[in-house]
Formats: sequence, structure tokens, C-alpha cells
Amino acid sequence: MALSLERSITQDYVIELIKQHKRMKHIITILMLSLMSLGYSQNKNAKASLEVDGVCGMCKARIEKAAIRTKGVKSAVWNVDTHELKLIYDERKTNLDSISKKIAAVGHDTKLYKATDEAYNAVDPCCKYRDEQVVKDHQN
Ligand SMILES: [Cu+2]
Repeated sequence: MALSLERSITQDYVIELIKQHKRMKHIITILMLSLMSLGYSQNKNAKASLEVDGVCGMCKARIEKAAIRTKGVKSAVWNVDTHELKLIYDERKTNLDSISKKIAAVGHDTKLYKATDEAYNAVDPCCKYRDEQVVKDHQN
């Protein structure tokens, strides 16, 4: 009597363990699948370009520094003639919106965000890209 009771407890326990094991396998499969789909949809080295206003080498340094300091940005190269900022960034960590905000915060207008007057006023006099005369001075 005692023996058969013991056996059935052990059997129940084993059955429960197997059930749990199956459930765990199921959960792990779902987790793996969702992680894989995340990995496919989010690029670690996404490439994009963003229009950023500026006029000179100092602007270039300021724009690129602000972009690079944004977490997830791996490369930032701004072209003074085309105003194009070429970016390589980790999509899991940042996006164009966040990068644009960081650049606007140091005084440079982007296609997505305009710098506040306060931020714009803080840039050096030679960098006043909203001033037509300053822009002209840089064209020769
Ligand atoms: Cu400048």
C-alpha cells in the first residue's frame, strides 16, 4: 500500500516535470522566434542621411560631434556643400528623430527639427547659417 502510493506520487511528479519541460520548450521557442524577428527588423548598422544646415568647418565639427555623441550612432559625416549628414547607427538604440534633436540642441537646424533661438545664438559668429551675409561670405 505504502509502496504503491509512493510510486504514484513519483509518477505524478515525473509527469508534472515532463509537462513543465514541454511548457518551457514552448516558451523558449516563442522567445527565440521573437528575438529572431527583432534581429531581422532592426539593423545594427542602418544607413541614412539627414539634411542639416551649417556653413563651415566649425559647423561640421559641431554637427558631427553632436551626432556621434548620440548613443547608438557609429558614424557621422557632414558635407559642407550639400548639407547632407551621412549616418550609420544602431536602430535598436536610436533613430533619426533622436539624432536630429541632439543636433538641433547644439544650434543646427535639421530637416526634422529647428534649433531654438537660444541654441542658435550660442554658435560662433562665423557659423550663423541663418544670416545671408554669413552664408555669402563662405561661398568664395
Ligand atoms: Cu560654422
